Amino acid sequence: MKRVFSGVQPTGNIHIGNYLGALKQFVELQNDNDCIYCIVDMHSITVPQDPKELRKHTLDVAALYMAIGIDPNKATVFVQSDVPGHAELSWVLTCNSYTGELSRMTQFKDKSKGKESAPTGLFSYPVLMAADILLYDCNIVPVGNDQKQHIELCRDLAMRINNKYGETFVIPEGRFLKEGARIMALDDPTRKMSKSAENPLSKISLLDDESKIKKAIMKSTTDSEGIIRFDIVNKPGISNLLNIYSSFSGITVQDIEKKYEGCGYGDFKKDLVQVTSEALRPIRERFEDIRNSEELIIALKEGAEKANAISEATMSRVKERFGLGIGK
Ligand code: ATP
Ligand code: LTN
Repeated sequence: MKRVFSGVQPTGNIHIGNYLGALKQFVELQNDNDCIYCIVDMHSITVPQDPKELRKHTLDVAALYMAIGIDPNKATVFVQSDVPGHAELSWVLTCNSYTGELSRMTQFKDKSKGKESAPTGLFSYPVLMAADILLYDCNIVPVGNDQKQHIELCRDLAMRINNKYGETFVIPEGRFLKEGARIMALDDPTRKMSKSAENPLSKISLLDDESKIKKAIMKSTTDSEGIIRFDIVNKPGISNLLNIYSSFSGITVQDIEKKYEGCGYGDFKKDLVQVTSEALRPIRERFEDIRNSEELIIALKEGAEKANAISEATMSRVKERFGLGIGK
């Protein structure tokens, strides 16, 4: 059995892009792997957060994980800051990383662009991410393509330490989502659907009700050709809607194209509203029950205990290798 680890930040509302691109994979993987899913709240404070909102979002994401089908009896689900090993290992890795390699991370370059000075946490964000992964001896890390550079850094750090101090870490591999799995913004299909986009009609959140779903899909940007066919270059809007339809219904894009031969965009969009609403309704309903339940808190506490046991074993190995502490 392979060990899988991934993390999602508790910022903003999870949208159908996050779901179809990443979270749905998490659910599938839990059946044949030892999966550990973490809500990475310490990554979120690399930018200022309102404390009440941060806690609310953390519990929202945990409840959403479970509402989409992550089963705490199969997978370990916990909150990063509940396991002290993340911060501990992060420091050890920081001392083995170089400012040069961290300066090359494109996410840091984007987020600090135009600023004379940036928070140190934003700079060392990828090191904390490497600590998340290496703490659990995991084999596979399912993430989006935007995380490729961070996974490479994690592997470099692990190999560097293994070479210098002896076998300490398992070298993980990234599992990246396919290009086609990228869901684009509904108002501008040339950009990816994003939590931080300003236009509320650019995305559909997993907890949106039918009227919001309808508004976003019916107003989505298409083209003037009037034919429903997949052509990412010339028809990015319709192609994106076809992708969403196919992902939620399980019907192939070719079969959907056939089904809507001779139909207008209006009819196709109306049906897509139906398909999307039906897929999201059970998630929304389960979410409400789970979010207010004692079971959610119990599952997160048990998850943190399990995670902590693995983390402590890794940290004890790391401390031995580095000569930290008074020893066994
Ligand atoms: P932001 O754009 O505001 O930085 P985000 O929407 O990209 O946030 P993340 O928390 O960075 O959200 O991503 C969580 C996971 O969802 C990652 O694995 C990421 O690759 C994936 N993901 C994000 N946006 C999309 C998208 N539009 N289509 C498919 N997968 C996505
Ligand atoms: N940086 C990631 C979130 C993240 C993560 C991780 C993903 C933090 N730690 C460990 C996988 C493994 C993001 O922004 N999507």
